[in-house]
Amino acid sequence: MRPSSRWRAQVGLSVLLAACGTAAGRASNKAVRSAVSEGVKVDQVGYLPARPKLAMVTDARATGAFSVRRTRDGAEIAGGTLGPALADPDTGDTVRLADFSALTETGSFYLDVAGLGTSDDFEVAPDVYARAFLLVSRAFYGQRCGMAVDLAPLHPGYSHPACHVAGTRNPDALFHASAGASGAVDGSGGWHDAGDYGKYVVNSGISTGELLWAYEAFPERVAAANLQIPESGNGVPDLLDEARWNLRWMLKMQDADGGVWHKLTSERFGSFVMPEADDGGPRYVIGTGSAPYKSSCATGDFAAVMAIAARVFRPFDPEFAGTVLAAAERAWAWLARNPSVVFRNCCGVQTGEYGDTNCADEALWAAAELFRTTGGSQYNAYFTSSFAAFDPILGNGPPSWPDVRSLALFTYALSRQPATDEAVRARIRVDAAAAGAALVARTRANPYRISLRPTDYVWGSNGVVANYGVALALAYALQPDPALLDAAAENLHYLLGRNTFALSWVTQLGVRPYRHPHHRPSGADANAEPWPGMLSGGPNRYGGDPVIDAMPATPPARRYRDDQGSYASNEIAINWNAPLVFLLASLLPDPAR
Ligand code: 9MR
Ligand code: 9MR
Ligand code: ZN
Repeated sequence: MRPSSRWRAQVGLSVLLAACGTAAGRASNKAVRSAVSEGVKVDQVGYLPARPKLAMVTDARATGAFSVRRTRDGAEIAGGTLGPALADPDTGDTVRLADFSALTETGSFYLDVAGLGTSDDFEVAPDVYARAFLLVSRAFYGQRCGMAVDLAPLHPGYSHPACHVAGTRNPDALFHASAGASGAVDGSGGWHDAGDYGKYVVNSGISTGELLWAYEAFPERVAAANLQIPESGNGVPDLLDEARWNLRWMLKMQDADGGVWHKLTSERFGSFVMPEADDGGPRYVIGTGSAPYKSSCATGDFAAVMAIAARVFRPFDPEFAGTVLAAAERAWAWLARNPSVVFRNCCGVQTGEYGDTNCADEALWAAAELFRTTGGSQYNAYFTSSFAAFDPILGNGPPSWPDVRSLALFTYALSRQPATDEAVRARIRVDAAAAGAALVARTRANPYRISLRPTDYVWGSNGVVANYGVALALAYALQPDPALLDAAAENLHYLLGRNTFALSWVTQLGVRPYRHPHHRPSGADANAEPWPGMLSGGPNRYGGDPVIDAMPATPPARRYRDDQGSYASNEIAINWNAPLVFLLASLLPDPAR
């Protein structure tokens, strides 16, 4: 990425506009816009007309009154008084709420806070998140491996030739010694996991699963989105085409005995170069180092995701649906024989481990999805006899790559199979309602109105925020209490700028997006701005990279740097983007029929 001054240029522009406004003889009575203050935090994308609209004010110079002004002419549309000062231990901020929920007019607006200044611009519209949904979904295309990628015409200049295929420096792939095999194997395709070029089945599983779920939960909305990918216009919803790209790679990661390889990476991470120039050394299908070599967590996630795919693709591509269902069943059979083979890096491998030590939740998810797809009694028996150990739903936080228990419980509760055990379903629904109500209460009590507990500021905390949004939207699907979806939207507002940094955590989205992700293509290419639509990992109180480890002590929510070197707080990853796709879909309007 070339150094650029887009942000400064924008600030300069607004200063200039303000200066023009003061020019004598100006005919209109347009209000002079005072300077933007980072002490006024808004969702830089915007708000839905019919839902709550809150901004946070964190600067003590605010005197109490605020108004909502129309961007076009500065006209005052609404106004109010800031709420009481609340101490937020997670950020160290003193937060006052500006509640402008009464505003239902659509358009572009900003807040004007007396004594302080103005907010960034934001929109109010029923389809206010449509562009965000497009960019965040399309980011998966940007992560594709094994084919040429080109984000033009929407984002010209964001492209690369096919990577990690025959004819390039390090084609996918060879068997690693840890896999108990040798020679070449076809492992091309799929998505690069994150800022690195590895491909990891456990993480692919939850990511692809949540994308497929986004379609399954909101089919008309998702199908209406033209993602401008190579497959657009082929009669299959674009998000499903995108998911199928990765599913085809995952299929290649299933061994002949039904077990699934944990990952495909080089032994070490390469440098910050484009993927076709990856210098990390040979790329391998990597095993556990001893028989049976495949991992139970990867195999369970694989079975779950292939079972979802079998349901979702049936009307579009029955042959593919049959292929993935058979693959899921073979994976399930392997898992039954090998329920607890844990993956650990061995034998000189230093890339991401995704070393989940308990694969029982992955098995539960596989059983639940296979049951929801097939109605098979063996899957029902497995689920109903083992789910209680994972109850109550969301008891251990929202879904995450090592913990998919809640996905298992939700999918069983949403099953339409006649054989669904209604007593079990009722228990999950009661638990989900209680968990949802508790999350709503916690979100309301948080000065920034997010669902995070202090301990949730982990590596990828923004993914945790997005997954709280998913959990709330799923709870809403089971019981349509508007407060659940309101709380989901509050979590979204935090990601899109209403946070202590007044930063949008999605690249190229909002007035003030973060700009320096730990993402090799963004670092290596000639574009001024990073690749679009990618969610930053976010604040990480536990540290783990040289940049945030060198920071002086901070409150947990401030342990973040918009710095390419901070992989523990500013990397991007498919498993953080996927829940954001789902969350955005939950807030899109239904298309007109
Ligand atoms: O780029 C790597 C990133 O994808 C991982 O999340 C991270 C932690 O495993 O590691 C990054 O690679 C760094 C490596 O661990 C140490 N040397 C510097 C690498 C980044 O340039
Ligand atoms: O998301 C993962 C996080 O939960 C772990 O704490 C962290 C360190 O093990 O690894 C994260 O995953 C990284 C993976 O290991 C390699 N690719 C980049 C991922 C995101 O940083
Ligand atoms: Zn690649």
